[in-house]
Amino acid sequence: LDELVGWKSFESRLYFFSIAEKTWNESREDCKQRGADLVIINSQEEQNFVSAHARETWIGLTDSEIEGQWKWVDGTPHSLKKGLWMEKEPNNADMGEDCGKAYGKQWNDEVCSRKFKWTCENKSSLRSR
Ligand code: 2F8
Ligand code: CA
Repeated sequence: LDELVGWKSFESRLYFFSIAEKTWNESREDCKQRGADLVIINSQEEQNFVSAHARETWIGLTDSEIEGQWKWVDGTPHSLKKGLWMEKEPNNADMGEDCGKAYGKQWNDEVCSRKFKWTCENKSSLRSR
């Protein structure tokens, strides 16, 4: 299973943690080339898993279509109430911050063209293979 080298599993899903740093768009493109997409975080447990492997990482959350309407990369709308945002985030600081980044166990909106490590999540569950 050479193609799985470098991936880590959590609750029967697979995650890739980059060593390199890229913009949010470049990161997403890298995930797609791996048959995945940027990570979608559905629980505090999943965030804990991600933060155990990446202190600071792009995640699959963006409001670049409509400012303030945060969506996951699969199109799922994101309710701020359910989010894991840091205090006073998202604040759309600087010239505008439309891309989600996990920092520790919480999220911050960041300028999409900044370069950070990224986390990919495979779309398919190991159990259904
Ligand atoms: O204080 C939170 C704030 O910190 C920085 O802005 C000063 C972050 N921006 C950069 O690091 C470029 C903001 O995203 C963050 O909200
Ligand atoms: Ca911010």
